[in-house]
Amino acid sequence: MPASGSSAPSRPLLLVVACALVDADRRVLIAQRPEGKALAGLWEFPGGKVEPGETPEAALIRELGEELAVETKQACLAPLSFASHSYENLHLLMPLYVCRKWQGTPQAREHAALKWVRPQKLRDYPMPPADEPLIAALCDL
Ligand code: 9L3
Ligand code: MG
Repeated sequence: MPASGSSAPSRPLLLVVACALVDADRRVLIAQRPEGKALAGLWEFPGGKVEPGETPEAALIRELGEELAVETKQACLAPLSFASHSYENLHLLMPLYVCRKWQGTPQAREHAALKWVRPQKLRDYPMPPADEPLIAALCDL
């Protein structure tokens, strides 16, 4: 029996960081997960796994470069919300940052498509279960 007395099965924690790029018209960038990856076809806030030794901000700056070919810096990243979602085999923790200042035009280097969407329209796009609860915070911006 676990010392905590909890009957919930333990699951490995996965730390992922995600980012809402917000443009001058207050639209948010979402990205469609590609075929062949988990959750293919769903629209997500770009980001990815925090590697050992990285800070969440460093991981996000790296992921934005790899996935979208945009450059930003830590001072341009503001924490906004936090997702916590249990999958069968792991528990995903995912802080969401907002970024309003970057260099470069986002390109879909790893996604099937990109879209700029008003926060109030985000619910029209099917999202992974971790991303959906984050929409409310973006609508309140
Ligand atoms: N994930 C969910 N929402 C997001 C991101 C960036 C990632 N906005 C989930 C999907 C995968 C896991 O996190 O289960 C790792 O993401 P990836 O490395 O497959 O992109
Ligand atoms: Mg990713």
